[in-house]
Amino acid sequence: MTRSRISCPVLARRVVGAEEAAAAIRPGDSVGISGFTGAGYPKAVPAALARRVGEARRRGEEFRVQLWSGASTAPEVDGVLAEAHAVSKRLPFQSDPVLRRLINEGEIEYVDAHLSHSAQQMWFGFYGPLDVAVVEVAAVLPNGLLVPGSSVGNNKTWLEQADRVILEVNQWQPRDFEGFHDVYYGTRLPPHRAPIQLTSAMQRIGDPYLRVDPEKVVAVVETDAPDRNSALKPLDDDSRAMGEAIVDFLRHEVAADRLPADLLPLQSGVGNVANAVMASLLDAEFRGLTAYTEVIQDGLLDLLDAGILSGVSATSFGLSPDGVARFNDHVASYKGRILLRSQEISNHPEVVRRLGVIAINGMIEADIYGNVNSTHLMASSIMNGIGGSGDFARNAYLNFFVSPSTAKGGAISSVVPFVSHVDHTEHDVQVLVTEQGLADLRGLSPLARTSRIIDRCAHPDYRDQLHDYLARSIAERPHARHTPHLLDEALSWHQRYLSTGRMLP
Ligand code: 0RQ
Repeated sequence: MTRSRISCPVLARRVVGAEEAAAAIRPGDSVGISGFTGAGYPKAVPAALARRVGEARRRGEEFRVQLWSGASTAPEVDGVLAEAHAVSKRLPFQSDPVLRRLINEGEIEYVDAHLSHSAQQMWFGFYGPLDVAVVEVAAVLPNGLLVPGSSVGNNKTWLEQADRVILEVNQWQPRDFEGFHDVYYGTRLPPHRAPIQLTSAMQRIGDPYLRVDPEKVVAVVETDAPDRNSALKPLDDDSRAMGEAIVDFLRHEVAADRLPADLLPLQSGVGNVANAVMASLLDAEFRGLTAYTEVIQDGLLDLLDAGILSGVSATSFGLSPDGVARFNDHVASYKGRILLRSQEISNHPEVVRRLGVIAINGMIEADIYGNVNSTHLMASSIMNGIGGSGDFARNAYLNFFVSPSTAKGGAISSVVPFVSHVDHTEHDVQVLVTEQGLADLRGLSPLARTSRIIDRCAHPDYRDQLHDYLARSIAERPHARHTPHLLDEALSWHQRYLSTGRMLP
């Protein structure tokens, strides 16, 4: 029999089953859960809550909760709760297909927020009170301190702010996680805020443990279940081309003396392209790199293993099953080279700007002036959310937005006259990258950006149409040539796709 991970006598006495724990959650509650990019989410209580909600609905009773997290979770949380119609409101990020459908159908309200904002907006009182926190941890120490697991996310804030706390203690999380975390307890509210004294990516400024008031803990549930850990797609030619274009550009920046030889701390979003950039760095000459990012994907682990990266600061893991096996088998060897922080610190604008982060994030589309849409399909439907992309891009030393030049087998161009939704404005976007090439927009006026974006990033099938749109916009607006547009035509590309299924005539 495995030894219990709950060494605190007071909390050991609160151990119950998941059903009993879920009974502490009431209709209308706001529930703050742990979890970030499929890591460190509660494994048992959400399913038990979904069953309770199902029973209540069969009795004709309304039972929905607000669900607040760090970022995306897994089918065992967002999926089961959405299927049970248990969620009235969700924030600050999601990527679950069932939940997404219900948001887009109008059943669930979704507050798509910058990931660095959620903790402080909770403290400011902008979201209202938090009734329950459901937080997964790796162990409970004799003095009641909590050893966090594979993500920290908003756990500190949820544990402090919630009226009632349910802990899940997961045996699957490596017990050796103790010492991997840095939880900062120094945040104050304006006007009493002080600078965050973090001046290098791997600096410790907090505690290795989460704190909880034992009086608030209404239930402790023991689990032994793995994180979601989705497999990565094999690297395709397009992702490899984008990865190599970014690495070449970094090389060029070092040669031009705009970056040091060991670069600046890297941030990479989740997904295949981000992973491809890391793979390209594996073959490049850079050494002594660091990362100040949100999520540790396999690519970062590869760079650590190869000794190219000396350390990674993040808030969560987002590994494939192979990556998890590799990490779990050698946990101790990563101690001191991986640091997990609260998301308010991993994504903090002040720190990102001070460290001079190089930010690499995915996008859905960009327009000819450099505005970027990361979140919406055809203006109206949410995909995932802005996540940390705004926290990093807006404050980065250098930012890249990456996407294949077309979607849906070439039927949709990712470069359009006017984005159908704006997440990152032309003022914030520096470098656009597709498999066609890279457009460096730094220091360019709007009109100077247009031809660079069209000629370097748009797919050849769409270039003539984009140039034609631009030429007519310039010709028809002689006194409005700063950012010329034909307003009645600007979004007609999206409209055409919606009516014909293709952006080309
Ligand atoms: O849909 O799967 O139905 O075909 O959008 O597109 O190409 O698989 O791209 O997985 O890299 O995700 C922006 C969504 C890109 C992601 C986004 C369709 C396409 C496909 C996904 P299908 P791909 P990726 C750190 C940073 C915001 C959050 C962020 C994201 C689906 O990067 O969520 O950056 N970013 N966080 O077919 C219509 C277009 C399209 C399109 C793609 N132009 N029009 N559909 N698609 N382009 C992490 C966190 O913050 C947690």
